[in-house]
Amino acid sequence: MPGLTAPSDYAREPPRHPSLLVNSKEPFNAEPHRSALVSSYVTPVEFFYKRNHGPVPIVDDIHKSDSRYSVSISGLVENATELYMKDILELPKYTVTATLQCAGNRRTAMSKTRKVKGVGWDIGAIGNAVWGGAKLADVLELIGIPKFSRISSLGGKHVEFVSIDKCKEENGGPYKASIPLSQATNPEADVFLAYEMNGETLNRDHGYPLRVVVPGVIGARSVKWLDSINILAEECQGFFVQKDYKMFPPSVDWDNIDWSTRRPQMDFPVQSAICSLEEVNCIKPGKVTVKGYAVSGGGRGIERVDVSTDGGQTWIEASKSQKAGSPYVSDDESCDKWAWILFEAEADIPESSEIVAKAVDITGNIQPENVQVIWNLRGILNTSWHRVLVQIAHSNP
Ligand SMILES: Nc1nc2c(c(=O)[nH]1)N[C@H]1C(S)=C(S)[C@@H](COP(=O)(O)O)O[C@H]1N2
Ligand SMILES: [Mo]
Repeated sequence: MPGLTAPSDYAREPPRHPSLLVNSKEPFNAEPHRSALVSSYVTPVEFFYKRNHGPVPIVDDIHKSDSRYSVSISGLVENATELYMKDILELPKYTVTATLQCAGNRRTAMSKTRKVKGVGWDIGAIGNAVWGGAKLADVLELIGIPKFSRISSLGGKHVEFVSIDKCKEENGGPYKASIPLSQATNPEADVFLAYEMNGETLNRDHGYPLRVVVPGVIGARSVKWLDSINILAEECQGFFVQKDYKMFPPSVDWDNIDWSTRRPQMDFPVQSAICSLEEVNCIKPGKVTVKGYAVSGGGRGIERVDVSTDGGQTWIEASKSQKAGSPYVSDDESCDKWAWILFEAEADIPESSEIVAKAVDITGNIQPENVQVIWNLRGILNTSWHRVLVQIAHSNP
């Protein structure tokens, strides 16, 4: 498309914060330090994880009058349309606070059980942002697909998003993914075409000038650098939907895998992690503050977070940090149901021990105790209890 170009090498990548932990340089994959995740409820853009599958595309400055950036909408629609940025800006603007989490978050820890394939991540392939933009339901209504549609008049059931980037997994083609039409046309599902992140123009790493945000769903469906939208009868046949981001049982390995037997992962399960401590810590005897995040997919809020200082034998309930996620209030409209909560607990640590966190969501789903029982060859959805070791340093008298 005019107005967008995808370089095939990494010569024109955007600037990035030097403190990010880089898991892969080309394509660029990086996460913040653990402590940065809990220093604010809304993750600053520069510390928000970056997960790319190819070089970052270069797009015309959309504020220039000669910008040619547009999104084409075609497929099973009565009228194929070309939408320009001004058309999208004319739609009602909404903001939603939503946590984006890569399905590969905490993959490195899963690898320790048995090797898995994929970029290694600690606990930082997650961030919480205020996304600003148009609702996809409004965009689709504009082109003649009513709200709450399950099937379009021409038989479309899925909405495919195609990017401009070039990914080796797609043999040099663009990244793409789809979601069901029913979710796309439901205004309460809050699927966004976002042009702002935390009140600023979306930056290049996060999808400038326009990206999809699908709240409550694994990050892989939130396509960046949106180039076109296709209404399809079937789900997207691209690599990232059909040959990746599927959850297999521990019995399946690369020699007996049949991708067609599984559905693409959508909602993510309940998750939490301790961010105020490293994997191994050396502290003086006394109190320690345990801080972290907890989130669940599908708009299921967090009911509570339990913290243990003895490897999971006894538990205390953590409190939700002030100004860090809404406390439970019945029928509270302002509750950020797509967003994480930050939790905090203080505990006495008399001796060396394992500190553990586990979250429970509002439907009563609980994180699994061990990574072994959820091991899968792609290393996705490691939501096992998060554990850190604390060693007590006894000072000499
Ligand atoms: N076009 C495009 N969109 C993409 C990707 C990509 O590589 N290219 N990566 C996906 C994955 S796997 C994740 S987890 C999120 C990461 O978004 P972020 O880099 O803004 O954190 O974007 C998704 N959208
Ligand atoms: Mo991801």
